[in-house]
Order: sequence, then C-alpha cells, then structure tokens
Amino acid sequence: MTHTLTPTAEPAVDVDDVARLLNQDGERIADRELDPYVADIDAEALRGLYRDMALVRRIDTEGVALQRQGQLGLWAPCQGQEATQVGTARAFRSDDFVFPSYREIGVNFVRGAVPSDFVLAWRGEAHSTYNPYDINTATPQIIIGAQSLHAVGYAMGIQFDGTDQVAAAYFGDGATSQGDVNEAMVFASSFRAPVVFVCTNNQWAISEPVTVQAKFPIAGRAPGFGIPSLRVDGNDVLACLAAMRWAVDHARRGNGPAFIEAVTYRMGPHTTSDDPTRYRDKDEVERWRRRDPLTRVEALLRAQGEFSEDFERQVAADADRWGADVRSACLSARTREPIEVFDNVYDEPHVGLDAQRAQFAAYLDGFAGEEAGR
Ligand SMILES: Cc1ncc(C[n+]2csc(CCOP(=O)(O)OP(=O)(O)O)c2C)c(N)n1
Ligand SMILES: [Mg+2]
Repeated sequence: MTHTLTPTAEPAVDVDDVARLLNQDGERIADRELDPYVADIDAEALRGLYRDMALVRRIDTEGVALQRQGQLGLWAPCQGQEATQVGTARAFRSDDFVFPSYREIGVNFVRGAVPSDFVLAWRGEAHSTYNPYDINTATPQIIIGAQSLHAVGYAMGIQFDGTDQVAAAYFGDGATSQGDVNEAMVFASSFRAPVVFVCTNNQWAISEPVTVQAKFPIAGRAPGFGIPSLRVDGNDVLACLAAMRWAVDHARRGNGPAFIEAVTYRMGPHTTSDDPTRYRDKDEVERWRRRDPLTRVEALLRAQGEFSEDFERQVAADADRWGADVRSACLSARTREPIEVFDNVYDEPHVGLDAQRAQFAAYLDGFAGEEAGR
C-alpha cells in the first residue's frame, strides 16, 4: 500500500464492470465462479423467475395507479429492479430473516406477502402490514440504512442461538453514505455475524446521482471492512441469484458477512411524490430501458423454445389476478377509528397511556357535532 496525500484522479465508475450471466440480448455468458451456483436452474426454474418478476411488475403498476387515483398516500416504485429483488430473495431459506427497505416489493413478494400487505400501510390503515414472524421479514424500513443495524443485531442473535440461519439487509446506494450502514459493517465483520448486505445501486438517491456519493464502486468498500463482496448486473436475475447464493452460503457456513452490490436502475420516480424529469436525462432512462430485466429472460427462453404462448397467457392471467387482488385489498380496507392508535403500542395498559387515551377521546368528542351539522 502506498502512503500518499495526493488525491487520485477521479475514476469513472463503469456500470458494465459487473459479474453477468445474461447479456442485454438474453445470451447466456459463462462465468467460472458463478455458474455452479445456478447449475440447477433449468427452463422451468427460469420461467418461475420470469413469472415472479412479471407479477412484481404488475403489483408495482397497480400501486402507482392506486396512488394516482387517490387511494394510497404514497408508493415507492420498483420498476427496473425486479431482477435484483427476485433473484436475491430466491436465495434465502424461509427461516432466514430479511430486513427490507420501502422499495423491496419483489423481496416481500418472494417472502410470501399477500395482496393487502403491499397497500395497507401506504393507505394509512395499518402501522405495519404483515406480521414479521409470519414471513420472517421485518416491516419495510423508511429510515435510510437503519435496517442494516437491525440485521446485524439479528445475525448476532442467531450466533447466540447456535442455528445456521442467515440475516440480510437491503439498502440503496444513497444509504451507503449513512453512518448506520458503515457501523453495521464494522460490527458484522468484528463478530463474524451471519449477515448479507445487499446494496441496490439504482443510480439515484432521490435526485442525487450515485456519482456524487461514490467515486469508486460501492462493492469495493466492503473489503475495507474485511467483508468479501461481489458487484453484479442487477438486471440479470441469474447473476443476482448466483451471487446471492454465494453470499448466503458464505454466511451460513460461519465465514461471516458478505456484501452484494447489484447495479441496476430505478425506471420510475423516487416515489409518486417526485418528478424525475426535473433532474435526470431522458436518454439515460432510455438506455436503461434497453436493459430491461424481463425481456432478457424472455429472449433466452424464446431462443431455447421454452417461452410458449400458453405460458405467456398464464403469466398475464396470474398478473391480472394479483393486480385485481391488490386493488380490492386496498379499496375494501377498513378505515380505523383514530382512537385505535393507542391499541398496539404497549402490550399491557398503564396509567400514563390511559390518561393520554382519555385526553385524545375528549379531543375527538369536540368534533362530535360537526359531522351531523354538515
Ligand atoms: C435517515 C434518513 N435520512 C433521510 C431520509 C429521506 N430519504 C428518503 S429516501 C432517500 C434516498 C435514499 O436513496 P437510496 O439509499 O439510494 O435508496 P433508493 O430510494 O434509491 O431505493 C432519502 C434521503 C430518510 N428517509 N431517512
Ligand atoms: Mg438509490
């Protein structure tokens, strides 16, 4: 290592400097290290991955539409990131424990979320939607990077329990600038915790391009913490699955944490509240549209004669059913009474809570006449 204070020239971070098993045209590329991890993926398994991604895209489209129609307060779209989410999540065992961010619709889908799980919180009808222990997945985190600490804590708990489960944290490129993520990596490395960090580098943190926050590939930071890492094409579902199987296997064998950077692109807005045309270039979006994660799997399956009309029809029908179920779960949601906000905060009642509840009830009573007078 050289010891110098001379700043190095700014290197360009190349989005194509990634491990890849499928190119943009859906051609299979051999990779000595990753191939063994997907040796079992035959045409049927590949169709399964395609179907997962198609259903996730449909759930996402429905979420955006519901928000535009005033039925949801907010939605954080995942279009473009389906391969990263489905590919990595398919590497877990059901008893592993996953800590997602707000955008991991595809991860939650793979973990077993049901239609209402995608909408109730965004509609403001539930503090959180699924019970984390039903699908071994924490409720989506909105505090940037915080879930990385939770995942490491959970992984250290696994060590105390002496089981071979693995924990995982999903966060974005922007989150890697947060102290939490870096502190989590220090603890994970020091305690050899069985945790996998998945950084979805979708090129943007709201309106901040990744180039402002990372002058060097993000995966290159992990080895500095003593954590091995892989940088993969996040629009290549096979590469994501293979890399994640490597990472999960590494952690499960007691070798400590691993880090995956999935290089992908957020095709839509950050959330339904922003307008990305104000801060990014149309050509950039079009360049990434040509790297669509679904079309390259479709191209591979077609080239193998494994993408039949029947299959296409079935996926479209399943996707429409999921879309309709998400919509009806949203529209039929029960609007809660405001006083219910106290119900699930503490396990048992106590005098302080009773006093607050009484005060709030009296406040609500103050509006009693208004409803009738309207
Ligand atoms: C601690 C914290 N700071 C700021 C915010 C506001 N915020 C919400 S999303 C976001 C950008 C996150 O970007 P990235 O980590 O790349 O994830 P992406 O949204 O691209 O999936 C910010 C700054 C927040 N939610 N939490
Ligand atoms: Mg981002």
